[in-house]
Amino acid sequence: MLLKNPKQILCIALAVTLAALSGSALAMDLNMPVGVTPMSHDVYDLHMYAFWMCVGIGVVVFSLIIISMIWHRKAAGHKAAQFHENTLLEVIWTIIPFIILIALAIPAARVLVKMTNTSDPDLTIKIEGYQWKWQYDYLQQGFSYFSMLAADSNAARQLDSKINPFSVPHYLRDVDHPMVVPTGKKIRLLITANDVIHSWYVPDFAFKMDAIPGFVNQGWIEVDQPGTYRGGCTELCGRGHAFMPVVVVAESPADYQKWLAAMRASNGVYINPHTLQAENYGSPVAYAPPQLNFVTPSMPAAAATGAVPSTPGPGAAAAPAFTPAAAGPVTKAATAAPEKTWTMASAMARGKKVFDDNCAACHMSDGKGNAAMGVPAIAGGPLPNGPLAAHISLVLHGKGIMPAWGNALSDADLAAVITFERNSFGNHGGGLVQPADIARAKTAH
Ligand code: HEC
Ligand SMILES: [Cu+2]
Repeated sequence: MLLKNPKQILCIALAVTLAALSGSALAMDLNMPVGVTPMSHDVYDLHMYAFWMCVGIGVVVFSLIIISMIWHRKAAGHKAAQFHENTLLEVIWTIIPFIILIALAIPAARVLVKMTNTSDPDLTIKIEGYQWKWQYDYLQQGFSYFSMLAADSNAARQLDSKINPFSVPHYLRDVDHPMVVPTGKKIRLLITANDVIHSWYVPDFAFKMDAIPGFVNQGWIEVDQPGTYRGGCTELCGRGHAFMPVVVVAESPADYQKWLAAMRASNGVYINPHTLQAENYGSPVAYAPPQLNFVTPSMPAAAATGAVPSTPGPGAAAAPAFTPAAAGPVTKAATAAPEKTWTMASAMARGKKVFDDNCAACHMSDGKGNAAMGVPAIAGGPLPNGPLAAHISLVLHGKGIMPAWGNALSDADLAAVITFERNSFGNHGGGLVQPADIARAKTAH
């Protein structure tokens, strides 16, 4: 009865095409990723469920429209029915959408409840957004570090860099210090920001959460496969918004333990999880979790030497344990051991690295500044060639778009970068600044 004429066939073909289009959208990888966390699987299932529901509704609605247009058109002699207040019809078109909404709301609410349940985590990491980088603070482990755009991406992105972005692996999707997590563990993420609103997003985790200054948002992930997962900031947070990617390396719990042990023993130097070799680090160290309100123990002290801690291999004594007592005074901002003393050579070497990582984006690696952006040159600038106190004060407190570095860098790094600025780029301000000078300048305010 139905397939009486070619138009009927056309109509059915159209409905089939609609469904096929939806199917090919999936096949073409336009769909969202399945991801690697239980939450991402739930979200994916939810998404597919709603998707097929929409396809079903689309097929029914468009079929009705097409059937009416073709078989019941005016030109074929049909007359529109005129009626009001058909109770049966009204009940039907109220009940059906109601059922659809309930059928969507129940599974969605179930996933939402699961998503917000951050209780009983195996590990808690605080993530803080900065213009334009992330800080990962392993609260129970007692170390934290910054994660910034990888140097090769940063070089290629500069105006007139003449570097082909396609030649840079993971261009704008790579960082110097990825966050490292163990697989199969519930990890609570506490997310906040230091300056403006950012948003921490990793599609494979189906995790996106706003980082808001003054608020701590929380969520959790549990990564089920080792791998490197990439995302970025998804809240327009200023000029460098596109340059603060998120990279998370998930490792088996055993490899993660090795990384942890190495990080604790490294005295603040970041250990690349990919180059970490078990035999270099001995077995994981016994460790008593410190109180939560402190950050990195003597971060740059070891960083200055640039050395990866070399502790004896397995069988020999375990890597030295980091103990809270060894961290010195427990304060949020003062991350450097004040007793650290730079030599001119070590301060210059460390200072150059700090400058390239933090300052060169604006002041350029040749110190010439960026007139178009309103950034003055460090080369020949009045402060690096003038009295030390004013130079320190500007770097600590910032001015205009010059960020305040007082809390973002350790005292030792601040001392190193200021020393570097005063003794390079042809500057003659001179002097060797020590972390203690920075600490004193901070308390003077
Ligand atoms: C976001 C861009 C930006 C970054 C990153 C940045 N600066 Fe600046 N810097 C500025 C701007 C803009 C000024 C001019 C401030 C003013 O006087 O209004 C400035 C001024 C300075 C001056 C004064 C120069 C002079 O003599 O006039 C010094 C010194 C300085 N910055 C050091 C640093 C150091 C050290 C870092 C890295 C730790 C850094 N800056 C990172 C933008 C930046
Ligand atoms: Cu951001």
